[in-house]
Amino acid sequence: MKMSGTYEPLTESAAGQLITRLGLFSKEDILEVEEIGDGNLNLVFRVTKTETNESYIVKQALPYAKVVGESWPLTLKRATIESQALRQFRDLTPGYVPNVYYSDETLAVTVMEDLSRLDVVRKGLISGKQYPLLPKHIGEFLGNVLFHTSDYAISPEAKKVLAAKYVNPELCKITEDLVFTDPFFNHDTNDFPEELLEDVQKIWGDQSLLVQVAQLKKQFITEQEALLHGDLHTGSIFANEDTTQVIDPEFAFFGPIGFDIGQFFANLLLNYLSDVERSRRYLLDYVKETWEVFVNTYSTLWNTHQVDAFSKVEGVLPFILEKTFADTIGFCGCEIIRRTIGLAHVEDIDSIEPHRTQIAVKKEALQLGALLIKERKKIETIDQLVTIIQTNTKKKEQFV
Ligand code: SR1
Ligand code: MG
Repeated sequence: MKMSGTYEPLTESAAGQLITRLGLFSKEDILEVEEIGDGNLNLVFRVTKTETNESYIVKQALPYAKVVGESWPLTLKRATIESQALRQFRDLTPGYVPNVYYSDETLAVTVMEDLSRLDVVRKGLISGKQYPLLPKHIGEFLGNVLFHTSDYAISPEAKKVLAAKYVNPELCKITEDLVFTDPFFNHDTNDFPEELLEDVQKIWGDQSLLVQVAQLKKQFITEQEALLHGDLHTGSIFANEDTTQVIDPEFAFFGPIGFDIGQFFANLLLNYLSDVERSRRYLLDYVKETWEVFVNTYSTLWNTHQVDAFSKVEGVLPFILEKTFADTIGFCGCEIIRRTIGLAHVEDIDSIEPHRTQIAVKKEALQLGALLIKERKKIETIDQLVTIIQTNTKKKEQFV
């Protein structure tokens, strides 16, 4: 491959040469290389040694958003943020993040462990598969990362130095626009069928909803509580019955910790809504268990590793958890609405057939999203949240 020190998109053969040059395979090995990227932004090559079937992933950022095309330029710096975050997450939660073998800032490349033995969780959930350990693993992942990178685990100086390494303005702007702004106004990035127009206009005209979304957007922009993954949907997680691996933290930055939890919940709930024939009750159990494991992990770390003078003051931890719970529900509502009518939909609901069923599910998603945003501060427990979701999504039999 050309090692000119300048960026160029990799070809399949260049991805194979990179792996050889790194010494991961030898020159004599016969390699098979396949571009397998199905996300919105990047090239992803799998390089396999045919003789042994060993493989590596070469991920490369493109200088534009693949989902839109070259008209939407996008910084290559996100590859550096991503490899840095993967390494940081792996230090904090070794079992839940793939190994990174190499990263190159100029080429915007990360070479990492191939997780093809696992499922992309979104795909698995769509096919009806269950992942019993997913909530435990994601709850522990979130509890560890969101505690250990916060002011409660490290000094204010160390936290600010760390946060400076994750200043990620371009990718944050995407979220500010696509999650917190465009779906709530008549914006040309929005994407929805005309049958939803009335429901969407109701959202655009709901002043009390818009005030709540403005509050959540302000929190996303201004609060630097801990290092977030920044895009923790079910397409950013690989799993099987006993393993869970979090990938793709190119949106990582310091933000409000409920954002990661809320995005994960929203994507579970979109899958829950998508099955109109059967109740995927287990997804509500995942939401509940993830929250409970997160609270346990975070609280244990608080009691054993807290460095702030307020750690032993009664009421401080409950205050943080209550705030995080309300934020989680609100961010979850925004993500549900955005994945339904904004840019970058999810297959869970876009693939529903017949079309009229898809429309009915999307209407329900919009109502649930708006309800969660508006009611978030009144919902006190995870059981209440689950009940609210159930009672507002009971009409499944009418869709078929
Ligand atoms: C232009 S990027 C669209 C979406 O893809 C990513 O996965 C993020 O969710 C982003 O909002
Ligand atoms: Mg991604």
